[in-house]
Amino acid sequence: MDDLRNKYLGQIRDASDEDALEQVRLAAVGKKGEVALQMRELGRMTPEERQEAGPRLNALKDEINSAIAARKAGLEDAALDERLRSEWLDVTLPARARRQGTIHPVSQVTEEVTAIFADMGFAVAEGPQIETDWYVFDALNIPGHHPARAEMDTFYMAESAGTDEAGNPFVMRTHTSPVQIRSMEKTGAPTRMICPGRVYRADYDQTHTPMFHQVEGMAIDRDISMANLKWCLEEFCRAFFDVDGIELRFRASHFPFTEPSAEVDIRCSWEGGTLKLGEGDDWLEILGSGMMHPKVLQAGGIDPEEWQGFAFGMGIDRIAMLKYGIPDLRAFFDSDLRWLKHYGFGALRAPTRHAG
Ligand code: 2NM
Repeated sequence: MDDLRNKYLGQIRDASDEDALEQVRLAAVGKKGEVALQMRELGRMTPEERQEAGPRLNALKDEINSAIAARKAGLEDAALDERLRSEWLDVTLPARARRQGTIHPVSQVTEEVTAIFADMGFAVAEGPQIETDWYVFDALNIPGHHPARAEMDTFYMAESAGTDEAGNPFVMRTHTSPVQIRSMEKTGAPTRMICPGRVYRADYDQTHTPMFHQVEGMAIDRDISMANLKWCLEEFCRAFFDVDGIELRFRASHFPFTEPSAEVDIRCSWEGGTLKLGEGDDWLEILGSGMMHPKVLQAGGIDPEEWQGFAFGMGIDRIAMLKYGIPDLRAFFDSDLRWLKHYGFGALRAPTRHAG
């Protein structure tokens, strides 16, 4: 029994990993192991011999089992130490810029505008880019003979692409206002929402591309006024351009979908050839706005005797150019990687309203 003891305690000590230890365990105290074999021998002994050998065998089995458990714990500790040594990671290292891509200024500005209006309780909606004549024009108080339809330089779909219920070809939306009509139909009043998205007009020069981005918004309630509109837009401009002394000028204008209507300019200077907002004697147009025309509310299924609302619209690409000093609109959509690297935002570097 002493031989057994020395043999297995030695093997346990020498076992170099958990697999080897398990082999020793099976050979020593497994069902068919050597200790079990010895146990079987007990049956052939005299009662006196058995009384002496039985407890000693049991004690040996216990000793081997606890030696195995101790060795196992030691091996596990060693394995963990080895992992801690080999798998360490310096979490203070800067992230590696493995990706080439950047966030496009249009995406970045869309996010910024959305965050500001979301903070003021505006919902965000999207809608189809291929629309019917009714949603793009009639519902917005732009009748067939209205010059605005011609001015819009509308892209019409080929008739082979099908027609709407009135038999008219589908149109690429020239503004995002159709989303606001659809939103009124869906949620009724009161409501507050903005709709950012792509719009299309047949126009191409340094300040126009046939596809560009707009965000429009509206707030409808029983007693919404121009004062609410003014506060909202001032609050927006202060947050978006991040200039405290921002000053807006509301200039009477005309749109078919609002009455009264106002264009909004922001005070600026061009001193030294660079644009500075909030100072100087120049004004830069950034927005169109007004009180929603009763016919527009009606088109959205909202009773203009009971409700009124303000609405506004602006070009996302245009305010992106102003905020980030991008001179030529056409370059926005050239997919030139050098331009995207210069004006794009790293995923971890994009400015947010919540930083700092
Ligand atoms: C502008 C200027 C003024 C406008 C109106 C509406 C609607 F659908 F709610 F009536 N959406 N956007 C609006 C008003 C847009 O963009 C220059």
